Amino acid sequence: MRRIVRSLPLVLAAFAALALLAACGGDDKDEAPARAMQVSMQDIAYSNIALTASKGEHIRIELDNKGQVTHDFTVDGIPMQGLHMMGGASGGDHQHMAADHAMHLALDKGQSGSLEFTPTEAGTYEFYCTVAGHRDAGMHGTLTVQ
Ligand SMILES: [Cu+2]
Repeated sequence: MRRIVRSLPLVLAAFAALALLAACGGDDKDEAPARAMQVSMQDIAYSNIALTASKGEHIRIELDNKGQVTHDFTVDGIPMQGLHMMGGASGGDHQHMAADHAMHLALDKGQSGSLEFTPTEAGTYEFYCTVAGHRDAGMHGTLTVQ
């Protein structure tokens, strides 16, 4: 009996995770699975500064802050559809956004998160970190949509 009680928080956490997954899947039924690409954040750089995608391709940028300070992933303007942001400094927030042009996901040290979306126009779009001095120190890269 004692063992069951001790594992209860784990069970509840599992249910919460399932509920979150179910919520995420809600309006994705018609979309192909996203192609994932990993970008780690370090002090002060991204591990991958040349991302590529095809126009209309459903992609997911998986971010992992391996540095000692907060970093973010920001794009000021990119035509896209269905942006989903997961994780981040707000504590596992999950946001759905209508077609928009900007994305910004901040991650504290040790946090991970992802940005899932479909770019709709070819072009070269810069991503960068908005933390003071980081962009100037080289914390930026490009997402090329072909
Ligand atoms: Cu940074």
